[in-house]
Amino acid sequence: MSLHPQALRVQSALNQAGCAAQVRELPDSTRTAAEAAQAVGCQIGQIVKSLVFALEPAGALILVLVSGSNRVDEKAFGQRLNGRLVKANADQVQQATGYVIGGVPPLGHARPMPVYIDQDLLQYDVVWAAGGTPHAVFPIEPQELVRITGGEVLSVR
Ligand code: 5CA
Repeated sequence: MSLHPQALRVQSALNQAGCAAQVRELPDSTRTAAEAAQAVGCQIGQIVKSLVFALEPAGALILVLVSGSNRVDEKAFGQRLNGRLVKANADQVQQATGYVIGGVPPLGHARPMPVYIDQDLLQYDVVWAAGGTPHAVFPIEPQELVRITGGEVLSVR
């Protein structure tokens, strides 16, 4: 089956990381966590949201991988990182990751960023992350997600 070029880029990044996960394209939208859970047939908590924030005042971008059922407590999490978190806009997300919102994968970005991982993702046997387009996802064991992203696991809520 031939993948969309953006999904193929994610598959290549997975392969390069020595990860066996396979990107799959679905007929239904996986643009939001709720849509992805519906399309995959999993709990919304098993969906990995890939959220880009600027850490002010310096403005460095970070990537936070969040369980689909959680919201980032921006104030508390920003304080923990010694700054103030501001959600990146669509252009910033596209430039930093190389992907459009709704398809941003957890790895293989244009400009690598520090990665933080919601500890609530680790309770599941498998989680589903975006695969480069709003119709592409891949399943992965949470510990493998930690490995391939080099992310720091913590509470984000
Ligand atoms: N494919 C799904 C699940 S795998 C996905 O990518 N979900 S997501 O949560 O990671 O991506 C959607 C997120 O993009 C939203 O939660 C929201 O935080 C962010 N977003 C949506 N619209 C905008 C926008 N205009 N500017 C900045 N961020 C946005």
